Amino acid sequence: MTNEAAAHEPSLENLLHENRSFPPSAEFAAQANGTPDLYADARADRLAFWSRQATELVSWRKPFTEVLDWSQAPVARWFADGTLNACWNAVDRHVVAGHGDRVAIHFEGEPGDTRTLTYADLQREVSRAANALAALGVHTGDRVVIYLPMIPEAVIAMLACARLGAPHSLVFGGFSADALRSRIDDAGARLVITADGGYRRGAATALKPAVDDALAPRDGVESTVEHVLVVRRTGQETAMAEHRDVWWHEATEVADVQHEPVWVEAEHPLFILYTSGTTGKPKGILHTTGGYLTQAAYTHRYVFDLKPETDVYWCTADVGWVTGHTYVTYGPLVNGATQVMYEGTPDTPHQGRWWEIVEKYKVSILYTAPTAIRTCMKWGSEVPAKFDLSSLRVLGSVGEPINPEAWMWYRRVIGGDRCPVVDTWWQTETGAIMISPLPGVTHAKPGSAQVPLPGIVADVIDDEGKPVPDGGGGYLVLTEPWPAMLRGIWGDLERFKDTYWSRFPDIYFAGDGAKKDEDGDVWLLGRVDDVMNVSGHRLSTTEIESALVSHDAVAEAAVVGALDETTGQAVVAFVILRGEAAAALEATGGDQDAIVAQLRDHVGKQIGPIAKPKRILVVPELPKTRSGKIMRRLLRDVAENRAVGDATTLADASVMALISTGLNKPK
Ligand code: 6R9
Repeated sequence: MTNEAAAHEPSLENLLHENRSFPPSAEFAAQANGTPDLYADARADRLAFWSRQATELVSWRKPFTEVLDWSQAPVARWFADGTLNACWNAVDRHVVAGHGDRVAIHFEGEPGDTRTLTYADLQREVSRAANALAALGVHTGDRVVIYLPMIPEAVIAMLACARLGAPHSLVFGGFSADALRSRIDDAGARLVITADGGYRRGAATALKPAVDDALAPRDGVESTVEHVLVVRRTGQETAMAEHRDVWWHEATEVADVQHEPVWVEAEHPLFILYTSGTTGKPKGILHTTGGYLTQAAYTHRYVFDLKPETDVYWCTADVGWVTGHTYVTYGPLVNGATQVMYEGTPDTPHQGRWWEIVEKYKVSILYTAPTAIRTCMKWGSEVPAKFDLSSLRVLGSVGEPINPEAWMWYRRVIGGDRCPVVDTWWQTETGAIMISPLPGVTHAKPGSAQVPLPGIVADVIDDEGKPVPDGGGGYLVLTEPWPAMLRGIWGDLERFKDTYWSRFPDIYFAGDGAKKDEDGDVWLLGRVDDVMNVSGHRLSTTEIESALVSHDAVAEAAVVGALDETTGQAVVAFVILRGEAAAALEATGGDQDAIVAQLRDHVGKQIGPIAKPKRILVVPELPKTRSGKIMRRLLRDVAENRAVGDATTLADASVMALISTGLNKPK
């Protein structure tokens, strides 16, 4: 065994001990969309398989004749000579097929107001909006920035852009005016769609002032934006710039309810979505129409076992993130699903709000993130227990590795030990789910995304680019092009090649570390930049976090590698305690020594002495981005006793102060 291989040992061992497995019930398997044949079909002829998905799940104006053109790699062209319209696929064709009365969106506002939009309603609204946009000078190919809260107009606005063939670029409502301006500039947007404000945590918060700020001349330079469409959501006092700003309701009221979609080529840009990379400048990830829609619809249908006539689907992601694009707007609507859309936070006005919504709408498919699941664990199982969750039948997870303990809690407490849990791995760049169990087919393992979907080819390779054997660890890569893959970084082809295709020539490197277990199933280990090296041993932050969260006293944990003179890096853990343990700590006047010793031992037992955190700090909160990812960089600053760096992308900027105060609490 080489030293490199030996270095993988401690962490590998731990995950290989996770041997719980949940086979699908016969009942579920009998009715499932997914079958083992799907894998066989895709393996037999991958391109024919994708051609079939594109034909069965998407409607084409002009059918395609060529499936994949990879001659300009790494820029793929899928179904390139076909024409279609994304909005037509998501809306009109369901009305034409006689499903106009089916509910598309059950909207639940945070204050408790509700709206129901059928597919026929949606058709009317998107047509009006498309006419209004056209009247404001938006043409096919123009970019439109959308900066809205989680209200139906966000989906309507996206679809109206798609109807015109005008690529949209959503900027999450929590981003600052500066972030908004840099995205507007980079995309060269002609129009911004926003709202007066939205409801969050029981209060109306303004959005429009950030747009005004973003559009003000910067260093004397005007923005590219000509008009701002403003949705009235909260009714708060809103300044409107003459000649520039237009109320959404005024513009759409007078607009015609008929609109002929613009038929575009399959490779016509559908959207640009900015995501942060390892460097400062956000990358505008570019997605096109035909391939993206195909994989969005395909994954939504098979991974969630969607039955559009009977299911009520709910994805809790904000439309400002890729999960909201693919699994709130495009996937579900292209499949003709009925879905719930919720505006607010899970604990407003009480910690059972989500479960109340599941009960109210009889949600059958729920798709959320591990950070939300762990937060609910922290609030306690008695909260969801008060609600009838028996309508649920499939549970999904996305965004980060899910700790086996959180997976088990999700399955048991939310899913009543009845619902398959699908841990779905993918990225803004991949456009749609890539690695996930199939409910009704896969024997699920807590904490593993397991297998590439039929039609997807992924592998785990070592530093030299060689596939690791089962039981080995390395880098997750995608070795064949896939329909929903990014087509580039907006305006920067070189950066696209450099970022994703240069580490291993001609292979897409996702930036994630992964392992293959003895069955060949894939376990995601977090970004490779989160992998620590302690005394030459490779340790995963995720793995140690999982070990900590598996202790009764711990609700959430974040682990960082802090520079250490002797060991290179040292493991430093930040933990949030569960209610009872936190109360016990309080009772001892905040003396952390006993609990810290227990937790260190626990990690030692779970993974091995090498993984024992050098320091464990009990904190009241963890710093998270608005998409729920822990900002380890800031924790590293704390762990290395540095001034805390730029915290402007935190969801809650006060968290770092809380952490520091907690640390300084006298014993
Ligand atoms: C969809 C989304 C992508 C990164 C990705 C990885 C992490 C997402 C995961 C997961 C382990 C999963 N990630 N899903 N890690 N298991 N099921 O989150 O896109 O915001 O671009 O993030 O998120 O590290 O590389 P995005």
